[in-house]
Amino acid sequence: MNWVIQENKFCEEQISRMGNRMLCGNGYLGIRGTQEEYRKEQMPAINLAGIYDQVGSGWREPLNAPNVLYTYIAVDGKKYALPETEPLKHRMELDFRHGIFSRETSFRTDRGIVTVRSERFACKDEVHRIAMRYSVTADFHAEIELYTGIDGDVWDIHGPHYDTLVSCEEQGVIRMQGVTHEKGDTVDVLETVAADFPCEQHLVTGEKEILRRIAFVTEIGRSYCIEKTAVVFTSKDRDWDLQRAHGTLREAKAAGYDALKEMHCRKWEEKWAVSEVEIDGDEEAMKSLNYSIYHLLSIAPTHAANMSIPARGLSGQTYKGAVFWDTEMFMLDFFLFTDPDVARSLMKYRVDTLGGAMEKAVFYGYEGAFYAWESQEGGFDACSDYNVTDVFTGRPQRTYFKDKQYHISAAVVYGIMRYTQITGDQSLLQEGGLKTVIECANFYYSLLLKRAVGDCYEIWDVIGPDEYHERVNNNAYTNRMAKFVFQSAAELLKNPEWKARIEQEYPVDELVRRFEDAAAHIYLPKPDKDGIIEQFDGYSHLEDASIDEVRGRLLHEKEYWGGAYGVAAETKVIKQADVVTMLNLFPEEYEPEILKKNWEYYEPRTEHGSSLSSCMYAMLACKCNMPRKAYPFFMNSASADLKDGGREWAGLVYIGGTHPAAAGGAYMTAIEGFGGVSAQDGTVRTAAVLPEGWNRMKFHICCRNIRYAVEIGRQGTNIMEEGNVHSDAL
Ligand code: IFM
Repeated sequence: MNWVIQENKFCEEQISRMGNRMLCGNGYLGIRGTQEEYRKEQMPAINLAGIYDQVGSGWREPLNAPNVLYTYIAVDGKKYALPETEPLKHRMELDFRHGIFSRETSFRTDRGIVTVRSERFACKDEVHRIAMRYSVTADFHAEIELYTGIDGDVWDIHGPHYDTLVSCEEQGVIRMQGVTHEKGDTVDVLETVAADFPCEQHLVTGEKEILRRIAFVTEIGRSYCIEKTAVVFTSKDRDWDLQRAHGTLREAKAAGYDALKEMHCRKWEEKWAVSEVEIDGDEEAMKSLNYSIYHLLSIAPTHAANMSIPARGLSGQTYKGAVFWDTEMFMLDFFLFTDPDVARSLMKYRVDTLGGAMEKAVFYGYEGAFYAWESQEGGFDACSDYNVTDVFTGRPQRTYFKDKQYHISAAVVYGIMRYTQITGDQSLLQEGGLKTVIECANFYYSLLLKRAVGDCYEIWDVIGPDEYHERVNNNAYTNRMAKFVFQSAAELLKNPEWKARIEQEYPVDELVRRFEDAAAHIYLPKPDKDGIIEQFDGYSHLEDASIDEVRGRLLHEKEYWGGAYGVAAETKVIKQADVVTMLNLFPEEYEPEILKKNWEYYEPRTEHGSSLSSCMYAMLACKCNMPRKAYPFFMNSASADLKDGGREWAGLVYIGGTHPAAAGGAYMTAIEGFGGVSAQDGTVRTAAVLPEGWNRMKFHICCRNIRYAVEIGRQGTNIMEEGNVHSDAL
């Protein structure tokens, strides 16, 4: 398979998308696939995981480090740089086997042609380090000035986040430190450069930049190359300081770029050895799927014991760099099956942010744990009350994502239970997971309503996965997930070992009684006479307009479809899989006919306005034995970041970035959908429904500390035990 994606021309309109598509990352930082000469208008970013800042009443968002890759050239005194200078030729590439970005751009000057080439990566073996090689070649004797250093004037959506930026040079290393506005956190970036040719070097400093000016005259056709190594650390990295940064840079410089690249590639190969999915018979699907896996591997917090992944990965500040249900419901399975330590870190983040969830519940007058819809550190809910801006008035529009998407706490419980089942590791439950499950059950219990007549419990005034219909009653998905939470809590509390651990703190028997009663009596809409499950009370009475009709009612292309006055609100058009998501999670509770009927009913009414939608349709189609119908939805998920067309705006809010939930959904569809893999009870089983053209799939998965090689062909499946999974957590 060809592990390279390429762009062979320069297109200014594509700058933002390319930044996402060609992203390199290592879980600690993400480097957007932008050119080295770009300034903040072109959205370059070294986006940092888990560190946030808020300026005034702007949205709190993650930090972009000072741009330590900033580099450009001047020839005979004139600057040549994209996007201002039209290139003669331009090519950029991402080797997604190894997370290496490269570009080659030629400019025509008055005296001849000059070409810059660069190659760079976010080191996988040392996540604080970045390496870059940058070269200049001319077909004439050019007087070149190569400027390279640190640009502190970074791209922000709600910044600027650095109140002060201080820079200096010490023993050939240049450094910039930014101090954040809200909490005075610091971000340090340091770089060192080695040049393989005679040149003059001077330091040039500006208000927000510190650069080296490297001047030389070229011989015709000779390539002049610098190697840059950089280190990034923040005040949150307790074991990092200046001394360590300098030491790391010295070692890296001594080793040289090629040696760093080799170590980096070796680490990637280790990851692929357990993560790659081979598909014999469908090259395009295999490439898209492994490209999706590349993105998941690039943002996996391998360096942290309790860190999660933002909805837009490490591609920038969209969605406030916050963690959504995307992690548990869409990304978690990939990590469970390939790197359980990362899966543990994702879930430990939730356990460790229980305090924030309990505060949120109190704020809204509930009990237990109501997790943040958009979670930042400590479980702080970054979701604004006004998450959309009205395109007509420019006014913030009241949305209820934060207040009413109750299903978020169920996603947390789902993640904890699934982690425990698939890994067999009880330590997460021991270290706070059990308490988290109980508090989430307490939360749902406090949401229950009972009518004077009848004996069932209802949940009113919610937003389900379909965000276009706000504040509805009895969303089927939310109610079924609440039932799952009650069942999970009751099951754990009835286990004598867990009971003994927690009975000092909780009235266990009373809780079991409550949760069992709630699970038995929560209202779950049944299929109607046509077999359709109503998404929420009253959905069936809404206008049955087609998606095109509804789209035709838009007065502005960026208008928001949902909310009180959105074009979809009074119609049956939904944003993303909702009932279908529920059926996908609990298929055994329904007749196969019902699964199929609901798929067929809801799909034409789903706008797929979220990248999370397609994979749920793909997976349910597999469960209905409809691989042909599943396939296009699978490809949509797998190529969410490869193709154009995804939404970049919600109202006036920029929502561009990478789509790790779609990437995780593509993985789940391939392995659990087409491959039919299940492993909940510790035994790996398959029930494959391979799409046309797929002769064979090969991959590895781990379950209960054992790694398996799985091969699924048209003739049957072979599951071979490969040995124990090396894990610190298990
Ligand atoms: O979590 C999703 C949500 O379901 C739809 N809007 C985007 C969010 C982040 O991906």
